[in-house]
Amino acid sequence: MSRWFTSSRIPHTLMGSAYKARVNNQLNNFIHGPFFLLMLPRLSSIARHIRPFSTTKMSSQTPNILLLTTGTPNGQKVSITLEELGLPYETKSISLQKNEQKEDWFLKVCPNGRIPALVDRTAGEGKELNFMESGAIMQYLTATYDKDYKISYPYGTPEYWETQQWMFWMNAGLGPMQGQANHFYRYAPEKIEYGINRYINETKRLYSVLEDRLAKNPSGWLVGDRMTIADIACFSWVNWAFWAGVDSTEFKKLTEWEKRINEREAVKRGLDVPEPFTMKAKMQSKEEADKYAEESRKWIMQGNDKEKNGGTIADQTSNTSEVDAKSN
Ligand SMILES: N[C@@H](CCC(=O)N[C@@H](CS)C(=O)NCC(=O)O)C(=O)O
Repeated sequence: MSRWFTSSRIPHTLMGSAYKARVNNQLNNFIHGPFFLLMLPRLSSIARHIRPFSTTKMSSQTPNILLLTTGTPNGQKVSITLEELGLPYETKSISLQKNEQKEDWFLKVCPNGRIPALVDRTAGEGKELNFMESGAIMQYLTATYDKDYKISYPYGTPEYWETQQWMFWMNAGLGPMQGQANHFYRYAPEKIEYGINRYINETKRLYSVLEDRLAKNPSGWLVGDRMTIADIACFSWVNWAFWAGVDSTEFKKLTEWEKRINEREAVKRGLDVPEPFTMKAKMQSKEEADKYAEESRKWIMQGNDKEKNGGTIADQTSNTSEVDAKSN
């Protein structure tokens, strides 16, 4: 044990040096003794389940949450998380077709002009927290409301950091890459083979990283022994592989994992927010898929034009009472 550890235990100002030396000696013997060493694994396992005070923020009030969303991978990540946590929440459906996500009232909650966004008014007294970014919202929800660690791990444990790692990997890699595969494969006004291949291949490479990870973890989940927000985040995109032109069935473990997640009741409910998720079944028909892509292409191009002209600049600090007006 380091000198720092033993000598810093007892502050100099509190006792005479002879007594201090004796107490420090006893502490030292204890720390190096067999009892303490035998207890170490047990103590570290207890420590893993103690949540630091700073993250114990569960309010005693009933959650008052509004989710602004659409039935897309990023939106479904958050609705599945809310359902898995069993939290009460209201939903406001955002029409991407009408580019509602670029309207001023929405930009006050989410300056990025993309769904999902979330407003938490649980604290009451007019206080509210506005969130954008699906990954950050999932982290906020688990840190605040997952007191039984149903889909997360206590702050600071190795599993907590592993979950963070997969969340970052998903939000910086899988989501953006598969999103670009969607764009080039389905929406781009001209077919650019290079772009299509580049993003489909990169999505497949990322799926193989998931496959490898799932094969190595005996629990069949990405982290530890349970489904976490990292699984939910990745699943929400893998579940849309068909739309990006990716055949996920070549990844055996991934397909089993996807099926297992799809069978969970909370996941089924989350997928049906804000309206029943019928798209996957409908898109089996090429005609339906082309029709949907054609409609989407229109709003995407209109949205691009609006953003080119500075359409997503808003003051997030302003009051979001307009959200209420729009929710009604
Ligand atoms: N990094 C953001 C991405 C959000 C995002 O791109 N959302 C899409 C739907 S999945 C969207 O709102 N698209 C509308 C648009 O591009 O204007 C997140 O994870 O929340």
